[in-house]
Amino acid sequence: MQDILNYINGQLIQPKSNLYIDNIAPATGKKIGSIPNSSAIDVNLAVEAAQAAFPTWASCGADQRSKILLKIADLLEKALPEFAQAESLDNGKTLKLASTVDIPRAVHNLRFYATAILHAHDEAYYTEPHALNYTRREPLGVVACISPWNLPLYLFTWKIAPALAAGCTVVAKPSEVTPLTAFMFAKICIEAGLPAGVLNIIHGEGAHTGQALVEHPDIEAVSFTGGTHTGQRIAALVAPKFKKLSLELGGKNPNIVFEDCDLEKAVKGSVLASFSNQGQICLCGSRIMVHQSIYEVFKEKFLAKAAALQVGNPQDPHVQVGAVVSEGHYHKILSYIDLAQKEGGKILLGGMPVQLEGDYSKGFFIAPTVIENLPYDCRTNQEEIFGPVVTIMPFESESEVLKYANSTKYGLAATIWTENLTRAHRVAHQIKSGIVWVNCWLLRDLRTPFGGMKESGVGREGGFEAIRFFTEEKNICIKL
Ligand code: TXE
Repeated sequence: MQDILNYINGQLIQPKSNLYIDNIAPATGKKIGSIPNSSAIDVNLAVEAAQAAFPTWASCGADQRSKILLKIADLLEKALPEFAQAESLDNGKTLKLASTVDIPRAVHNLRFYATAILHAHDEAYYTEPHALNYTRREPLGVVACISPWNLPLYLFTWKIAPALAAGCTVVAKPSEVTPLTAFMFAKICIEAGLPAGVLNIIHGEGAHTGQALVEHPDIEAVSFTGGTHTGQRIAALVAPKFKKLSLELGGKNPNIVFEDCDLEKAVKGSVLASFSNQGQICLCGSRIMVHQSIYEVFKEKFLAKAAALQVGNPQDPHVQVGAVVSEGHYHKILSYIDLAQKEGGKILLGGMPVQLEGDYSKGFFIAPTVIENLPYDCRTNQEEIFGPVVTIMPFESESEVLKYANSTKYGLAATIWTENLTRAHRVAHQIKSGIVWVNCWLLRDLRTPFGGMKESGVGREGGFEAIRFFTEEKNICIKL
């Protein structure tokens, strides 16, 4: 049992609310500990600590901030096996994925921003003949970072690293569904000597703790990753207060396979894009569109590869598909599979829970599911399912597939498989999404802008974009 504590003003403490929620392991359905359900009083304490720490942290210099963040990254890297175990236990993802993707990426996020800040530069303008303008970027103050459950420590560090590097102090709230690695991370911050109050981590439910945090008058900005509906709610709360807001929301991403693709690569990449992390990545390619001339052959190869994925105990190194994150989410995914059938969809693969034995008999496992025969504009093809469920459909022409691809309210990512470079550029330019991958999926360079169009979000993370978000420009004009 791991009872989680808040991290406020450099200390691990119980919530003043004295309220707790159960932490359930999705692979077994069993309770593994308790989580504080922090109240507005706890949020206040965290914000006060962050406010008190801000002047020193903001002015200690990029070099100093960089050193501490690098130390945290080193300690996290050393503890990678324990963190990967905890992430797998808490989220249901495979230990292999947590060890090779989640935790290494968290280390990378910290190192990336710890060093990026050393290369940040300000602008200067000589106003001929009589003035000099220079523009400096000042950290905003206390900011809120709210992260989701699908890539818990990966997305948590993706937000706090640029905020801390830029000189802000932070009150962060990880998802109440997967709080474990953020709690362990607090211990590492203490060990690394992060000054008290610079980072505060409070736990609790979104509508309770999260809402109190975004509504707090001394929070200058909110960086949020989560569902579109929650993003809308947060935007409505903070807009009248003119707080800065960054939103990374859902996706319903097209995965477009042209007849001139490298078929083997397209099949392999599409399986990854469909079922990685049980399909619980906002970038997953959940709508597969295949040119009619290769539809049958692609489908056959894709189904064979997807059918070979082993679902089971996330700790088993041979397993590729673990449990989905929670009982509620499990039922949500199954209800979409029902809906797809009601909409006329034909289940080609999966379409049902996977019943395991022994310790895992009460876990939340769903078979990789492939559905065809659905129109592009039905609910199954328009709404984010966020599970191991994809649809597959044929298309005849570029204009037709662009219509399908751009038909949803989302615009996060898209993947195109083609060996024709001219076509790759032409189609990429016409797709309405913040990210387009050609002949690859989830190939990330942390310097690039990351984010979505339409209802997939507002603003961009990544590279210097994130540093710009957590700072505000001030222009100083000097008459010579
Ligand atoms: O996320 P929520 P949920 C999508 C996915 C999923 C759906 C709902 O489709 O099925 O969203 O997931 C905090 N004020 N994505 O409900 O609620 C919450 O505590 C402040 C896409 O689990 O958006 C958690 O820390 N905070 C996605 C975080 O918001 C609030 C990743 C995300 O939770 C709040 C996850 C409030 N009123 C789900 N309500 C992606 N873009 O990758 C909740 N929270």
